[in-house]
Amino acid sequence: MVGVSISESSITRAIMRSALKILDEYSSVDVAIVGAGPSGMTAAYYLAKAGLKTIVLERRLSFGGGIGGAASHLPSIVIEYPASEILSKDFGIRLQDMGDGLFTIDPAELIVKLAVKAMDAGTKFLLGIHVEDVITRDNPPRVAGLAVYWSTIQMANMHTDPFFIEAKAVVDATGHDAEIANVTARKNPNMGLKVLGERSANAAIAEDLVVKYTGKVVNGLYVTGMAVAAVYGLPRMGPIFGSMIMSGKRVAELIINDLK
Ligand code: 48H
Ligand code: FE2
Repeated sequence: MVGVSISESSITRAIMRSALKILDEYSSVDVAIVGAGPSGMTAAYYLAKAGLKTIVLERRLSFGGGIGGAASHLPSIVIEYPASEILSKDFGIRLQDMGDGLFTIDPAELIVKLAVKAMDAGTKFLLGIHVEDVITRDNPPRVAGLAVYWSTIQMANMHTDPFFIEAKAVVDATGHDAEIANVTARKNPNMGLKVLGERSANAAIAEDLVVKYTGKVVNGLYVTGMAVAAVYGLPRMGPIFGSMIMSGKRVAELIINDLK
């Protein structure tokens, strides 16, 4: 027995009134992050915590990006200092010290704690949304937001025009394919953005380089995580995630400073 009398139309109206209010409210944001992987969720946490209106748009119906798959589906994620300290202190994640300066963590714990922390800090997550293009402005050229639609529409390959989300800063956290940087470079040659493509593995230098090159690529557009390696032609690092966390934190610090 339920305590209220439910009708089908009241269920529909509850969904419509609440969902459309959310889409209305988030048609314009401070920061729009594409991708709910490790770098995107880390960035979201620090951005929202700094008081910026932050949305994460994720194509899948789940959080975590490449975290869940970890290394060949084995249930351990490897990280190193200083990400180890940040994950422990800021996100309450339990670490196992494996020696050689390496720690392991549970991928499921990393996914949920990054998501919960980002959400509790004020981030809005929209799942099942495919970002297909950016909004641009001229004089000076800049990225001013995103063109999006539901992932199911993209999967069905149906011609549907997108709707828009305006943003002061857009973050490409789409991983290896750097989808937002790629579409920006392809459609806007006037912006001078080149996507060089990721290089083969060299873990020792890749971890540092990804963090070092994290940041603004054109006005209004920032890259974090593996998208950084794709844009700048940097080597991949394989199944070690410290730089993804450090890159997410770094891009947040840069945006907070730029939007101040
Ligand atoms: C909406 C999209 C779109 C789109 C993609 O791949 P991710 O986990 O990305 P990172 O950079 O945070 O982490 C990379 C890490 O997982 C990894 O692969 C490493 C460290 N590899 C090293 C190596 O050598 O292989 O997450 C990206 C997320 C995913 O959830 C996608 O579904 C989502 O972005 N996404 N969402 N619109 N156009 N494109
Ligand atoms: Fe990867």
